[in-house]
Amino acid sequence: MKAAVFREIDKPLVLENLDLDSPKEYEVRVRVAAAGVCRSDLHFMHGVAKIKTPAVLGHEGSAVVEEIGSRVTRVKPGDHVILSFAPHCGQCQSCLSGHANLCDLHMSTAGTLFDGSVRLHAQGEDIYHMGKVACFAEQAIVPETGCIPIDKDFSLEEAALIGCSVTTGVGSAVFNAQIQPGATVAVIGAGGVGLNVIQGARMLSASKIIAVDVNDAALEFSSKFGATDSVNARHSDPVRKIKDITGGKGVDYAFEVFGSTETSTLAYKSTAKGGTTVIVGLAPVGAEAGIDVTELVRLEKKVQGSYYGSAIPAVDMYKILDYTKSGKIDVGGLITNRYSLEQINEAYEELAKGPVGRGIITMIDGNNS
Ligand code: COD
Ligand code: ZN
Repeated sequence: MKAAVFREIDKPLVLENLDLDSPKEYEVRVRVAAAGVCRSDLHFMHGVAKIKTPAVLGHEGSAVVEEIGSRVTRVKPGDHVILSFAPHCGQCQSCLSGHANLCDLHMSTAGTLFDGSVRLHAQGEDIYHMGKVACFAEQAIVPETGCIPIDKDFSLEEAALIGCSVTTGVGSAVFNAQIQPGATVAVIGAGGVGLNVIQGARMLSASKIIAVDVNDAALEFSSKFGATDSVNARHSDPVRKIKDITGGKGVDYAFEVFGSTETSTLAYKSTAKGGTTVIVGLAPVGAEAGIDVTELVRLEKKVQGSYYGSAIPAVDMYKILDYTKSGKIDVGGLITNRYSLEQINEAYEELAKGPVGRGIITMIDGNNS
């Protein structure tokens, strides 16, 4: 089966024919329907986030189940599923304490399936799996707990986006920050994930939602998802602008949704007394961002991280599906570009240049938004 393989940092992905093993007892073989073009994959391609190589990237996907392992009970062939890049083992401390998005076994077996081995091979060479999803491929072997079954009439493109950007963004507003009605919010980075923080804040009745970006087109697009104000961080001092918009106070919640130390510090500086900074993006491994620790204490500010929207994927994705079906959030409207798997490098060149909305690689026709 065809897959886009990440072999070398800062080099294009290579389209190759790979061999896929059969699913083991708790695993599932799926045909990938759609895969989102997310900046996290780009972080790996540039070497600022680390993954064992060679690897198949892609962690925002939807699929149709084709074959199940002997002990699988959660899905059956023909089921439509959202692929979760945080499958749970269900037995570790993190899973048992309500943090399945941080599953210990999943994290300690990064790049492989739960048993520490791979199912992808290139003429005998082992190929690693990003997030136990690896959906930049026609097919994938995933753990059964990484499959979230959905109704067959739900768009498989929208389902793919719920696999990462929607759950990560909306979840950071709903499950992590738990934005209060009437609160003021700033979102630094109005891309695929940031737009979902914005629409999560709108759903929770934030009074002001300030989108901050360096791309005017992205800022303009963000108003469709609920941004009430916009700030171009290249053209003005974003902290001053945010304070101007909030009567000198700063915002109750600032979200960092780009992944750098500068934007993390900016988010922190933009929060008001008692305000909360939520860091969603991952800055390069080992990077440290500066914060004024005196202010942290005297103004009782809070800084917290949010991974995968602090959601329990197998539970909370159904809430996200409900928000989508009831029109509380707009998932189809996020999609601005469609590509084939063969166009994957073009898709990432466009993401690097400055995206507006979300690009998606569509591999199965039908059921589209
Ligand atoms: N100030 C403000 N905005 C900026 C700046 C800046 N200095 N530089 C770039 N931006 C804007 C871009 O113009 C763009 O609009 C936006 O930031 C980023 O959007 P996308 O679409 O390129 O990126 P996303 O939304 O796909 O990904 C953002 C993440 C923060 C999720 C990603 O970069 C990341 O850090 N991922 C790691 C965290 C993680 O693994 N999460 C789970 C899987 S995604
Ligand atoms: Zn992502």
